[in-house]
Amino acid sequence: TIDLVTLGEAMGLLTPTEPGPLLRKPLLRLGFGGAETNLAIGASRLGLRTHWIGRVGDDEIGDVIVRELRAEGVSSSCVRDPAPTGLMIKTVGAAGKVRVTYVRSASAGSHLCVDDIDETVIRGAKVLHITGITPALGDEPAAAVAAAVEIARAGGVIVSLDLNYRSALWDPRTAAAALGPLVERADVLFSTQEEARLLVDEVTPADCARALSSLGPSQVMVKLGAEGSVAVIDGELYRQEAEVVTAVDPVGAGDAFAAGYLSELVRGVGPRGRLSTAAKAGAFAVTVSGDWEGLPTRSDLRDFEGREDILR
Ligand code: KDG
Repeated sequence: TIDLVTLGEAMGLLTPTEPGPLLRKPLLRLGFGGAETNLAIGASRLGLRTHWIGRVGDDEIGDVIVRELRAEGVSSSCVRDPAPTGLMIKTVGAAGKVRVTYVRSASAGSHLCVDDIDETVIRGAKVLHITGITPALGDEPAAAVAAAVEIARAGGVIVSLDLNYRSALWDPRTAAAALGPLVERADVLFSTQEEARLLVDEVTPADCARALSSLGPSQVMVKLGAEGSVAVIDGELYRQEAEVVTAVDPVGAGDAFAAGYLSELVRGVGPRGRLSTAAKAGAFAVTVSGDWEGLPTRSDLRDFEGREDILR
């Protein structure tokens, strides 16, 4: 049986081996990323049985994704689509700013459709995790997400949503119209402060979390990067500090946070423990270049024990 199912697009990820623009013609390293596969890998490393539903091309980048997911213990329902696997290029510019460029229009992953949804797997899972990226990929992926959510709700499966607003894929108004109904159907919601403002008109993180919770989800996490996170869980307000680390690559931190939170939720851990593991997983993710390579295992999490004495 599966603990957590997710669906979405995974893409090849090209990263220069040295900082600077592509105009300098750096060597590129091949990896892969995608919010949902990052999450599935993170939760798998933390002990959950995870499953990913998606499409990749019938090409070598698709082979890499299929093979790596298997290596990370993530099972999948993966269709090999005639279109190519999408790509992301992640460069680091001046002041260490990370920039992501997509080569993904008409990609294999954007052909995800209702027929790809494995109803039995979702019904047998404890959590369905979706992100706001998938509905931005087109009408068919949006319909697939909606169908997955209805199956989960009908079966009493926890629905978890990460808003994951991507400005390269759609505008705020279209996103808000599509994400609103998903928020209402979610039990667990992950958002940044900026993403929260797509849907609610509040200023402080705590007010954003409360307002988002009033839309439906009983567990709302507003992530604040190095400032930690604020959560409203069953009506109670929680604050969680971030772990102090040196960040090299912030991409994937949110997926790590969600993986940490959900893995503890499935294990029956209380709100404080969930938020603490989420913060630790996020910290691990940002210290390593790559979307998911730095994600911790259970034994890695212990690296932070006793650390307060040294650093704070
Ligand atoms: O959360 C990290 C993702 O944004 C990254 O892996 C790329 O999935 C991605 C996307 O569509 O932006």
